[in-house]
Amino acid sequence: MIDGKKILFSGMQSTGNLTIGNYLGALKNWLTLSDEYECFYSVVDMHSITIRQDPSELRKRARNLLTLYIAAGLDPKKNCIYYQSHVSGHAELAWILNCFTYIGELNRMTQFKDKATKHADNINAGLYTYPVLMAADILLYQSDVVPVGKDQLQHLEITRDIAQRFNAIYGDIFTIPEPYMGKAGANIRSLQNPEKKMSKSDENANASIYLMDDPDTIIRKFKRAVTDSEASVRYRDEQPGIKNLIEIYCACTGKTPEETEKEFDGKGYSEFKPAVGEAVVSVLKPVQDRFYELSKDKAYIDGIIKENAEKANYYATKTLRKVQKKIGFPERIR
Ligand code: ATP
Ligand code: LTN
Repeated sequence: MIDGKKILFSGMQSTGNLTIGNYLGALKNWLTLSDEYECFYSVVDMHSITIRQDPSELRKRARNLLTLYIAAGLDPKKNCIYYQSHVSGHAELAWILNCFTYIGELNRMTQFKDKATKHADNINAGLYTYPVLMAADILLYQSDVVPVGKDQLQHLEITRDIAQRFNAIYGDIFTIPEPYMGKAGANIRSLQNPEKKMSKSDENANASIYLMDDPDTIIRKFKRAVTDSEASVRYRDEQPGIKNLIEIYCACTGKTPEETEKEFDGKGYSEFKPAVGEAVVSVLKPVQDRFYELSKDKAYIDGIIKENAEKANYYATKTLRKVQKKIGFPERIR
């Protein structure tokens, strides 16, 4: 608890450009939860280097992502929006937690298996222990709740296991976090292959709608989205492409799948697809406008980065010192 409020932690990697999957699955929920909780929203740049990055590109992307958090509507005075790499406690706690994580557990992580297949030339130890760093992110702030998309539930589960294992040995040190998923949008699929999740690292630009795509591009990508030959707007597993478009439409308009089916009853995909596009444009346009506005104000963003890194460091250090003491590291002499 901080000032009587429960604690929320979440983060996104500064790799690639954000997609509406990231927005509808995660960022949008961050907004609705930000009043109720004391929130830490991190740009997890340390996670990003598990895949080889161009340094200047990584720096630029990290800044854009941090700006985008604010542009999406998170108030940086109320929410702690910061770079993971500015708080050394993440790495320090991750090392300790590595010693409380079993190889067998890490071997089961599906994200690791996917990324190892995709980057077969660089299966580094960081990619393998990625979930431990994620556990450190969450546990460092004694987080109660972690809003994520469905793909991250397995990482949340291992975080809970590590925390429980640690607590069983040393007492009640870590809060056990709960995942939070929104009703719609937790599992947005690729527009070109609904078998795959929409991902910012997809090589096919038509598979994803990027947050910064202009309206024409968005409409065009939806028109090209892979669907089926049923020609009916139905929310069912047999029509995964259309089901995905309905999910997106609902997450953007607040309508239910039943309402959407009714609205487009008897209408073809040539009417439905652009309507989904329009719904997405109307959600993204204000975020984009604010992003461009904020990007111009370097001093403002720099101030946020500095202030929030200090705040995050304060809370991170509190937990870290407690953990270090419990496991038997020598006390610091002041
Ligand atoms: P990458 O392709 O680089 O692995 P990613 O698109 O999966 O990235 P992350 O930075 O790993 O994005 O995820 C940020 C947040 O967005 C996480 O909470 C994740 O669960 C959520 N998210 C990612 N993709 C989707 C999706 N297709 N649908 C819903 N939520 C998603
Ligand atoms: N692993 C997540 C990003 C991430 C995260 C976190 C999310 C890193 N640390 C802590 C929630 C809480 C991903 O790949 N989407």
